Amino acid sequence: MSPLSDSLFARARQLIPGGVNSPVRAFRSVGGAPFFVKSAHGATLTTADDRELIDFVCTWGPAIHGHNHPRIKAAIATALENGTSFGTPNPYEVEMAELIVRFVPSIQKVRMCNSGTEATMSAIRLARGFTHRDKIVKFSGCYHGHSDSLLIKAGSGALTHGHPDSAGVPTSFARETIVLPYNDLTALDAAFAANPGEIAAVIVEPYCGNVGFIMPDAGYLAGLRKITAQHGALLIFDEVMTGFRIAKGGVQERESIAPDLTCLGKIIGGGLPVGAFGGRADIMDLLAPLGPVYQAGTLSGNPLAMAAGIASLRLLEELDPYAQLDRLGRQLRDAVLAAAAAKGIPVQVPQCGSMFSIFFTDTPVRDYETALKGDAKCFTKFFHACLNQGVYLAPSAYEAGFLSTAHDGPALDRACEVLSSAIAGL
Ligand code: HOZ
Repeated sequence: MSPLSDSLFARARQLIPGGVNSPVRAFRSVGGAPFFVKSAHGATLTTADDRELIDFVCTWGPAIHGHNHPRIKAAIATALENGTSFGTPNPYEVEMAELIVRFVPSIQKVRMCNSGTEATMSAIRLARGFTHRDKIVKFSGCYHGHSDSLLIKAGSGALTHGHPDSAGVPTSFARETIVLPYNDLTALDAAFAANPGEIAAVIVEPYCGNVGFIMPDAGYLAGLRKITAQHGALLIFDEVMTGFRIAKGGVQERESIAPDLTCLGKIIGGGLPVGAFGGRADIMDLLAPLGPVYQAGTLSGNPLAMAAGIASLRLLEELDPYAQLDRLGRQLRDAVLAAAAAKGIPVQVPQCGSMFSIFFTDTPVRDYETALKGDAKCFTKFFHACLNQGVYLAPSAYEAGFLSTAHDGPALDRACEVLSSAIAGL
């Protein structure tokens, strides 16, 4: 029984399409109604009806230190004393740029924007401006936000709700996007052979987080780097989810691969709206006002978002929590695998550090097609069993789970018991 959430949802549905401001928050693929949250601290959400839930969504990635971390809250409060937005350069932007360039190996220059969607959309335009080519390559199941060029065979909510190719994208735009299977270098070679001198960029989530969590085969990312360089196309890493999470310098640091451009978001806003894209200085310097590629934003580099993001990045630098987060990820993965083995249920739990997924299938998941082999009915039953016992996973079989440092200890121990008992009850 959630009378307050239910009544808020009834009011929301009258005025907000589907009652939600982003489709991933709806429960349509798992059934039931979304709950409303009135506060969040550490690893826990508190619903409008005063239920406490251990949260593995972590606001879809930003909350790597847990919700409402005191240092981030204090940084926002301090910035707030001086105003909410200036529409001029502000000192926080410089500090943020210095941190990003220091953390992310391939980034020499960076431009702040307001969301991951803006970051990927702008990076694509920049790649086209730099190469004077129009076509781009993306991989099925990768989700790079909701701009027209990228909403084709997309993951995340688009896949969850059955519209991986969104209505409203002109066919002429979609023709410029070549969609290939992830983890398949032969297909990429063939695409370059079929479109000589036409492909501006290959954009990839180096570790996919939007069709569930999927890792690349050994050598795949190095292969992407080699093939794009051979053909004069740019390699764009969408590290909106993985940046600062898989490692301080993202997947590119962990895998020692230098993309030409990188898209960022989530953690660099500390829970406030943010995005960024950066990379080689010779490419970034094509952006207005230096160059002809236009990109802009009233609230870009917003002082509150910058202050929150700087606090979040400085905490990462101080705490270096990556070994801790990987220990937590393994604890969760091992609990799920043990419970599934005891029950005789086939399951795959790809995990790296604080990102993971639970796919109910005996087929190893390495791309969109194999992700779809997961038993969606089983996931739905599992999801509700967890939620009923106070553990919140993303309401979709095709989203990654996230851990934070705040999960360490009783929250994760309890969550592992719940996940195990939910599997036992399947
Ligand atoms: N990247 C997020 C989850 N796949 C999207 C969050 C949203 O669309 O609201």
